[in-house]
Amino acid sequence: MERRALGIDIGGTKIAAGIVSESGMVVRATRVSTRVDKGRDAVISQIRGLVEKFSSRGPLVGIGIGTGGRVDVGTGEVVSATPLLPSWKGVNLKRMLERETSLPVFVDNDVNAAALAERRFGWGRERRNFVLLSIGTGLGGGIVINGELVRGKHGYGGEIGHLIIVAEGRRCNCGKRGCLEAYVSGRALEQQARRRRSRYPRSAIFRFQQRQTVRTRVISARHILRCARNRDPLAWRLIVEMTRYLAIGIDGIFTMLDPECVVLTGGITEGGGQLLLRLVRDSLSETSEYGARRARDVVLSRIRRFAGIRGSACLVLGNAEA
Ligand code: BMX
Ligand code: ZN
Repeated sequence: MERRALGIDIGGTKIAAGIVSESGMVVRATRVSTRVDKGRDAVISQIRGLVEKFSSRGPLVGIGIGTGGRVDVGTGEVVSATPLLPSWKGVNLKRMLERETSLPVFVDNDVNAAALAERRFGWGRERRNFVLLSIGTGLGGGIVINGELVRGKHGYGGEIGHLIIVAEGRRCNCGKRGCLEAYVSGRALEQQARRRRSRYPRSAIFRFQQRQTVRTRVISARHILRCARNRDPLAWRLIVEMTRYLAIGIDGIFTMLDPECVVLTGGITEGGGQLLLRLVRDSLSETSEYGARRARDVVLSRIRRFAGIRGSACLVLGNAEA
């Protein structure tokens, strides 16, 4: 039988978990809303619950965990995290779960893990140099050069969302000002919509909010995307602005690394689809001459479903020790 690993993908909005076979098949999967409102112990209990549920379903070679934040891959400790995962700094799921399950546990940044899935099952099958950008609640990155994930000296490489692109710009979740994530992310879209409400009171964005009071953040960012597709003036403006900043970030990536392609993924990318891709390619073409030449090399991820779970499982399946 093929080796199987449990993959867990921890984000500020949801936790997804599933059993993944060596060939990338997701045998069984589930997702729950992250109980960030109840504090870090509640989130840890959710993860324990998922591990218990899945480890009773046949033999596993290990557990892979992708989480937001900077991760010390050796010890498994989350070294820093933005408030998207409150009090997450210092959490060590590797130590805890290895003790409780006797299985090997590997932890890495969520988008580094997603880049491993893209390498194994997506664009990486034909390209050895690419950068993955995940636009979700936040903005994460994963860099693959010569077929290897670039983790850097401490394992914190690829945090592209926190490149400063505007001096004295918008305040970012990480505490700095002017980071790319403050312009390109689900959170940024929602913040900007709220900020401009008085100027666009009749926007479809807010009609939806009055009917539906309890919505998760990502869904409301997705709603902004839906409104943009229907040419709602505010939503359209927000998406065009966001893709301009995204183009600046992508221009920087092409300039610095000259990868074969920049791959877009994450909930906002999925919600925006071809429209987002077209807008960012147009903006990139206007940003620089080289950007114009590379616009077609901005592509959508080839992994449609369970990217996070598959990526986390890759941490185990690609590891000889497991
Ligand atoms: C934030 C940061 C990154 C993460 C990225 C995407 C935290 C908790 N997160 O920039 O480490 O990769 O968000 O995360 O510090 P997502 O939840 O949007 O997928
Ligand atoms: Zn930042």
